[in-house]
Amino acid sequence: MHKSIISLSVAAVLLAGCGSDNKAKPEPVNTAPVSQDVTYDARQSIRLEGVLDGKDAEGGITFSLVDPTEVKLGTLKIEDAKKGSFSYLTDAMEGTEIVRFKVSDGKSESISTLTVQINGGDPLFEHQWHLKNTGQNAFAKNRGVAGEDMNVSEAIASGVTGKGVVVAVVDDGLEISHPDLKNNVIAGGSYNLITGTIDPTPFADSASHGTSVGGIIAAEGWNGLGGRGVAPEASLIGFNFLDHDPTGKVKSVQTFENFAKSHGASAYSDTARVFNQSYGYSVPFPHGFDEDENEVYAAIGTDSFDGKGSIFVKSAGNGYDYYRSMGTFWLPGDYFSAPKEGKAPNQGLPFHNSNMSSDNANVYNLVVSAINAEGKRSSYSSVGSNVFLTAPGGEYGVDDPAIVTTDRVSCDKGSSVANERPSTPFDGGLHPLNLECDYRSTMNGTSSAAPNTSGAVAMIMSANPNLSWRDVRHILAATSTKVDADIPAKTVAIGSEADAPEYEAIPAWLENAAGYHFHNEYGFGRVDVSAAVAMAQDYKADLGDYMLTDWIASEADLDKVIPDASLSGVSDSLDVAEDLIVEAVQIELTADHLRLPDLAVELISPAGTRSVLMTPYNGMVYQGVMDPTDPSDLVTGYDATPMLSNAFYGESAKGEWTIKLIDVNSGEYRFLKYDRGYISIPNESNGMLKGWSIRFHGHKAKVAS
Ligand SMILES: [Ca+2]
Ligand SMILES: [Ca+2]
Ligand SMILES: [Ca+2]
Ligand SMILES: [Ca+2]
Repeated sequence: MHKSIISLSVAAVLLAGCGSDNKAKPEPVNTAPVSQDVTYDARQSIRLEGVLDGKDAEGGITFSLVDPTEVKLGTLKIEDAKKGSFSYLTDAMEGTEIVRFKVSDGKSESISTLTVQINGGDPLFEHQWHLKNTGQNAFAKNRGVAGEDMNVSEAIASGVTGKGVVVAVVDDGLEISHPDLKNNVIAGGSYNLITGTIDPTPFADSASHGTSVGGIIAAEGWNGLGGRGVAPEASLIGFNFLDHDPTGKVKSVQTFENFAKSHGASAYSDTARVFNQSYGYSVPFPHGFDEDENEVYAAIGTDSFDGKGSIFVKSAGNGYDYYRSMGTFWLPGDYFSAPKEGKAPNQGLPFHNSNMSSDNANVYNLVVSAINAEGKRSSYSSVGSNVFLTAPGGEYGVDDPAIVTTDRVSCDKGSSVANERPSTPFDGGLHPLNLECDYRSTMNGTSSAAPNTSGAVAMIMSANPNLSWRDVRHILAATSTKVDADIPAKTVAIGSEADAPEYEAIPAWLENAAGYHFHNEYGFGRVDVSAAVAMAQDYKADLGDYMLTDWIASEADLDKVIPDASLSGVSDSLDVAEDLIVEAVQIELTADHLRLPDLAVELISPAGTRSVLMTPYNGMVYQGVMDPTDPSDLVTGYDATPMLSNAFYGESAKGEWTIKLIDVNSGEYRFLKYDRGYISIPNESNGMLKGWSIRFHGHKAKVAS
């Protein structure tokens, strides 16, 4: 009370002073602006939006920072200088930001302090280059390249977290009690296909694959533990489809019944709208679809969720250099010798082309190749025209970064186990951020690329739950990043002469007639989560109804000779009447050839886009070990073998489609089968294109008005 009397008397004196000058007009009264200190809480990577506190009796004030360099831990932006609204974003998980701001009315100003308490994050996030690549090494010897990531930051900052979307991890199982998974796991939602319980934790202590996959998709965010999934608030259910029964009673877990149970065709898994399949198989001979599985894929893929459908994400394979099949390893013949001559083995081409596995040629599977922390194809990743996009898989985590994710809990289980000399400083139980060995830095493979994509799909569906499976694919095709833009075409010489013609087996990036970029190693490019989420939130495309044409077949017995070692090859064309906008193209090829790795298969659209469906020097080498006198063992070539290409996305189906088969080698050919040694396949006779058919997935072209 005493204080207020003093201020009143001071004011009175001043007024008296003004009033004594009778000639001057009275100045308009200006009161100084007032401001107050404000305090906000922020979480790692989530944009904080707030308002600074300031007012002025006359109005017309502006807010600004006293010294922008006081912002130490993140970025602070005054969004509206008149209202004082601001945004703040940090990747730090703890700390206090103290920043002075001022409010000015042009004549005088008032200064107060904004305090941001950062509380809530994930300690391993800063090592997860696949989410945000800062050039960190992720516990490997070498660093990645800043910016070569899935660009999740803006989507996460805006608050999209995958909430409301259920992702099924179909794998060796899922450790549902893992501290960084358990809150995102739907209680009672998983299923153990061996025991019939609701706990799909794998039996073997060493089995960590599905648990690492689950963490890549949806490790819980902002819980102070481990890292973060791509979709940190998506929900998980798990199935141990790749597990083994330790009692031996259940001989095969991978039955059709269990496939259906875990892939949406039963109440066990029909809550999931995304199915992660970080598995695959490679066999050294052509084969057809599994028709039963195909029916499940088609039905669940297109009709589930009131016709919106679901997304099956599938690994392309890890067989670029070699692959394992039928209990042994299959390698190109120069796998060991070529590097000694400074050359890439196998002419630099993939030994396992992902189109060799027929479930990867199934349009309902969204097939994913792997990319590393430098923004180049992961060394092992299988590739092919059926690849839809690429996502981080990294390298091996020792020399070059792999993926930092969850591992089986404890230093007794999983991949990360007690070890005084671990392969990385992170995995052996000695690193302060991983003393319990609940995390690992060595997860890699297209097994990692798939869950990175499943997480991205969950983010897209969470941003806009009304999107159909085709809308999701459309968004991914339209928004993925053209990576490794200058990658040169991979060619093979036909013959050994200096002027031998060259066959372009993996073309450089193409731009198809609809304007989509496509590359056999990267599909439409690396998934860009923030761009995809932004497109999902403001989705305008109308793809119309899903159309699938019948198979359009060539003459029954074409019998066109495939000339040996000839760049011109043999071709055949089909005229397609349907005026369809293509979303994917499948062919079935029947061709005799007794040395299949000699053969390239390509398809050319009416618009002239060329897609190589099967690269030569592929690993279909079974003809080298078959018993030709046993009809059940005989491989005469392709027999209605399916292959898929995504390269024609958005083009018209109408017009002439041309298939071309090119034999690139009349010389020697050998491969290495690990349990038998080097095996040659003779260049016995010319092959024969016997027939082919083609069908289109897409939608009706809009009729011009
Ligand atoms: Ca004022
Ligand atoms: Ca976490
Ligand atoms: Ca462990
Ligand atoms: Ca040949």
